[in-house]
This record gives sequence, C-alpha cells and structure tokens, in this order.
Amino acid sequence: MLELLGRSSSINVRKVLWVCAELNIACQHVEWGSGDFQLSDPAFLALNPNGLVPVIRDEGAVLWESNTICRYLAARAAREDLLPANPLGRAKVEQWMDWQATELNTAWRYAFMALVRKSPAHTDQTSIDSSVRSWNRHMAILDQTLAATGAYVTGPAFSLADVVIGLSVNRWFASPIDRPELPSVAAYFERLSQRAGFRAHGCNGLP
Ligand SMILES: N[C@@H](CCC(=O)N[C@@H](CS)C(=O)NCC(=O)O)C(=O)O
Repeated sequence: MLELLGRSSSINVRKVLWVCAELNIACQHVEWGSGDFQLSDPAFLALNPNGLVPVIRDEGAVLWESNTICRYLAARAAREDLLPANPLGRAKVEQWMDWQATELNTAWRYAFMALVRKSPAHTDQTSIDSSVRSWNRHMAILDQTLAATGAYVTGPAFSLADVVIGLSVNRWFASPIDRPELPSVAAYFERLSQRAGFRAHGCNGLP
C-alpha cells in the first residue's frame, strides 16, 4: 500500500491526502515530524535528504516534493481530468502548481511564520507587513483569474492545480491578517467546499 510520511498539520502533506481522496486510493499515513518520528532521523534523511515532509513510499519507490507527488499519483491513476495528457492542458495545470510553490508560498511565508506559527525568528514588523501586502497582491491575481474562468483555476473543470491552490486559499482565510474583499476567491472557496477531500484535508480547521 502507498505510504505517506508527514504530519497532518503540514499544508504540503494535506495536498497528498486530498489527492488520495480524489483518486479514492488508500494510503497508510505515518505522522512523521514529531515524537519518535523526527525529520532529523538518519533513516528519514536517507529517504529525503532535505529533511522535509511529505515523502511517499510506493512499492519500493521513494518520492518527495508535494506537487511532484500529486502529479505522480494522478498520472499513475491515469486521471487526465486532474492532470491532462495534452501538452498545453498539462502545462496550464503545472503553471499554477509552480506558481503556488514559488510565487504564492514565498509571499505568505514570513507573515504566516510570524502570525500563525509564532516563530521567534519572524518578529520583524516591516517584514510581516510586506509579506501580508505581497500575499494579498498574489491573491488578487488569483481572484482576477477565477473571475475570468468562473469556476476553477485553469477553467471550468477541477484539476490538481485546485488542490494546491485550494489549500493556500484556506490558509489565507484562516490566518489572522487584514484581507481585501475578493469575491471570486470567496466563491471558489465555497465551490471547493463541496468536495469531501477539501472538507477533510483543506478547510478542516487548520490554517
Ligand atoms: N517544497 C517542499 C516543501 C516541503 C516543506 O516545506 N515541508 C514542511 C512542512 S509544510 C516541513 O517539512 N517542515 C519541517 C518541519 O515541519 O519541521 C514540498 O512541497 O514538498
């Protein structure tokens, strides 16, 4: 059976759990990252030298990087609705997945570490304010896109891009920051909330 290592509070682990729910595949989830299961454990570092979660083990194969894992699982299940086979359709999904992992995550990281994780290394108010402004600016880009598609990130159909962006949207709403009104993002959140996988692993009370 597919094995997933990582703590349930991690946004990147929750992506994989949500994809497993969309694919209706069972996975054995090991809460790695606390207690006896430390990320600095040499056995864990042998799986992922970055010491980060998620990691999956699938019949002897090991993978890390959450978006790559999501693409692998969708492709393994031949779910072209989630990850199209045609080059342009696939690139559109990957474009938004890359944007989430690079641009959007970078924007919110400082504010989130300060305001939600209460990290002692993230206490500079100027950096917090700048991060919130950047986070909101990126969410406004998403809002414009969703206003144009009227449904999901890449168009009328749900895809892997919506899993990774959906978790970020949940985080934006669940974090104690000043947010502008973004009606298309709010409608998108409601649309995603119709999905059992998002309710279980996305808007489940965790930021
Ligand atoms: N780019 C990586 C980032 C992985 C990552 O940053 N994971 C965090 C949890 S969301 C982590 O393992 N942090 C170390 C820790 O929890 O101690 C991915 O998408 O998988």
